[in-house]
Amino acid sequence: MDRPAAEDDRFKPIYSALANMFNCNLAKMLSVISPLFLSTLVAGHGHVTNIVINGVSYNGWDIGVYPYEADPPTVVAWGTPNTGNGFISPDDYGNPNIICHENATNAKGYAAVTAGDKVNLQWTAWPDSHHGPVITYLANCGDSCETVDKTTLEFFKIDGVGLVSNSAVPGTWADDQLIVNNNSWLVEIPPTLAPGYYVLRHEIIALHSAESADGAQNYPQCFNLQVTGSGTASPAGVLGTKLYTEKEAGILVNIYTSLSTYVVPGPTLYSGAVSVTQSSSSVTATGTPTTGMDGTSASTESSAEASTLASVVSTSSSAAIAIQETTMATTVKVVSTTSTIAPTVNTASITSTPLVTTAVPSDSSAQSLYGQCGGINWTGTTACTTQATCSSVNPYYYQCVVTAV
Ligand SMILES: [Cu+2]
Repeated sequence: MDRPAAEDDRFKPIYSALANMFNCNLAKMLSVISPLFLSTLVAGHGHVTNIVINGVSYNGWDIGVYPYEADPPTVVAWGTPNTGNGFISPDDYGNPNIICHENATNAKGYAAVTAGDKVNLQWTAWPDSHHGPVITYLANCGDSCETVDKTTLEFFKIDGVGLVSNSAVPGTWADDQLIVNNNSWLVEIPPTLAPGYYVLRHEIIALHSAESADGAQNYPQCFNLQVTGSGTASPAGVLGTKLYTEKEAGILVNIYTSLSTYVVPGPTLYSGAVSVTQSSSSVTATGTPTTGMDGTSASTESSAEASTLASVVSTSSSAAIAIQETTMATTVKVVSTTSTIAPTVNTASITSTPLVTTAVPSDSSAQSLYGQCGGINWTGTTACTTQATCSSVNPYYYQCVVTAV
């Protein structure tokens, strides 16, 4: 959705000034100042709205709606009470929050996928200043990913892309490829993998402030999968709280210098991993999460929802985005009482691109409020939308802020 896309950047000038004064980190600074201030201001920059497997789209965790619901719908994504679209900081790498995001709770359903199939993860509009790697892991849950203790999950890396090109500082990164592919990332489930229940942990690490200690931003997103097929491999993994360290080369790094190499953080890539050429996936149907080991389908999807979504895809104006949000917020409360054996698929045809649209400034030649409008190596527009002014945050980052009155 458009609304939260740049929420935390509006305070970047304040953050920068404070950080310069105290050589400290924004999130920490604000948390010292006031927890309320923190929760209000340090909103982050993205999450996965849905995943697409062979054209079938499964809803993610709607951070704008589900945290407010007593009984949110069953989805294949892990939940979080965090409505701020935020990130996890390096000083939390030893804390369970790094596993599947802040205070994450198990997804109540899962999607089936055959080993060797690809999963497309659809993000909200990703800010192009937030350069960094895109990394994906799997962890075997044993009997159930719906009840597994996340702190026992052992993750093995199935994909990890970092610096793609260093021809121009700060370089072209995996997340730049993600943006080009409609803010989505494609990953293949290793064909040799043994069948079973797995948590897929997918993550962007934004490095735009990573030259400072505790400056990287991790955006982990988790999904439950049932992998089928005839593979036999059970790769060894690493606990989520052991994936990264605060000072490793790929975390504490200055991307505003020319980097000859960049080591993707975390454990080494699983030998059976298959890297794929990035592309976005078309959505042809809406999938219903499956629950339990007997494969009962969850009763949270409805064809009404599917048709509503179908009617709002391909929107591009801000007004249309606002309508889409309202519609979705209303529609997700529609609960079908139908219960069938899964995986069931609503074949109401949703064609064209996934459900997320890119933020469009009201004046297409000007940057939107809180967006980047200048800085060393910036090639985009330096004009800001109405009632916003371009202001220097640091030599590499100028931002559209509200015009002083
Ligand atoms: Cu951000």
